[in-house]
Amino acid sequence: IPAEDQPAMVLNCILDLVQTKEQEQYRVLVVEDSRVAVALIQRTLAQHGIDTHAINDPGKLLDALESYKPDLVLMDMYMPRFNGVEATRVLRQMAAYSSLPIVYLSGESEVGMQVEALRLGGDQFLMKPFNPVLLAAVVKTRIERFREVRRSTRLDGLTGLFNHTAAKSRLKALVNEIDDSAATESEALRGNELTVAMIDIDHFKAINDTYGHPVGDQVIRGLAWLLKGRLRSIDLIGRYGGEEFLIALPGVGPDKAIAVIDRIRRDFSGLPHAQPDGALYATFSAGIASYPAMSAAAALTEAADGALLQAKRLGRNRVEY
Ligand code: GH3
Ligand code: MG
Ligand code: MG
Ligand code: MG
Ligand code: MG
Repeated sequence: IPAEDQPAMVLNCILDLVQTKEQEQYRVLVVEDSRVAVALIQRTLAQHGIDTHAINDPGKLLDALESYKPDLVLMDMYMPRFNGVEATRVLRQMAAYSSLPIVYLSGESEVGMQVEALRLGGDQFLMKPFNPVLLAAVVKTRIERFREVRRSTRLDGLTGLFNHTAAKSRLKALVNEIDDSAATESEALRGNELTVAMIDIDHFKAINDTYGHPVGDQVIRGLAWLLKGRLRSIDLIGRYGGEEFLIALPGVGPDKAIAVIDRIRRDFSGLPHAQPDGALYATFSAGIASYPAMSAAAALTEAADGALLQAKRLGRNRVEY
C-alpha cells in the first residue's frame, strides 16, 4: 500500500469502528415471573443504557428469542409454569442458541442447585436480591466477550473481511431479504436487485513463487483494502478463498456492477505493492452474476464462478458476466 494512501486506510478503520460502536446496543431478554422483579431489573438495566424485553410465559420464549434477538438472557429459575433450568437445557440443544449468554438471576441459595443449573447450560449464577451495579456489569461484559468471540470467528485474520463461512451465510441472508420483500411488495425488481462478483487474483502462485509468501499476503491485503474503500458499507465483501473474494452488491443491477468492479479492476492493476527491490503490480479477473436471473445464493456464486472461469480463459485482467 503506497505511503500516501496509508492515512486513508487508517481513517477507514476509524470510521468502521465508529459505525459499529454506534449500532451496538445491549439487548437483554428477561425471563421472570415476578412483576416486582421484572420492574426492578428493567429499571436497573435501563439506567445503564441496556435495552430489555420481559416474558413470564414459557410458550413465548422461542418467539421472543426470534423476534427480539437478545444478546443475553437473564433467566429466573422458578416460575409457576416454567423451569428456567429446563428451558436453558433445551436452548443449549438448539444450534442457534448453543452459545447465547444465559445468566441465572435467582433466589436459589443452595450451592448444589446453583451448580446443577450451571451444568445444564447457564454461564453464570447471580443471586437475588441483586446488586444493581454488579448486574449491569455482568450483563455488559458477558455481551462484549460474546461479541468479541463471534467477531473473531466470522472475520478473516489477514484482511479483516468476512471469512468463507460468514460470507456465504451473509449472501444467503441477502437473498432471503429480497425474497421476503418481493413476497410482500407487488412491484418487485428494481430495488430488489442483487449482483454478486467473484474475484480472483491472476497468476498469484507466480507472485508467491517470485517474491515470497509475505509479499503475496500484502497483495491480498492491498486488494481487500481497495475493496473496502470502494464499496459501500451495505455491500458484502468476503475473503472466499486464498486469493479469491466474494462480493455482493444489494440494489445494484448487472450493468452498474460490471462498471463498478471493472473500475476497481483497473485501479488494482495500477496499485503498486511493495517488494524488496521496488514495486510489483498484480491484476485480477472477475465473474458477475445477478439476481433475479439466479435466484438462490448457491446459484449466484456458481454462475459468478463460471463467469470468472470464462474471464480467466479469455486472458485474465477482465470482468465477465
Ligand atoms: P489464476 O490466474 O488461474 O488464478 O492462477 P493462480 O496462480 O492465481 O491460481 P492458483 O489457484 O493456482 O494459485 C493460488 C495460490 O494462492 C496457491 C496458494 O499457495 C496461494 N495462496 C492461498 N492462500 C494464500 C495466502 O493466504 N497467502 C499467500 N501468500 N498465498 C496464498
Ligand atoms: Mg420466580
Ligand atoms: Mg486458480
Ligand atoms: Mg488466482
Ligand atoms: Mg484461486
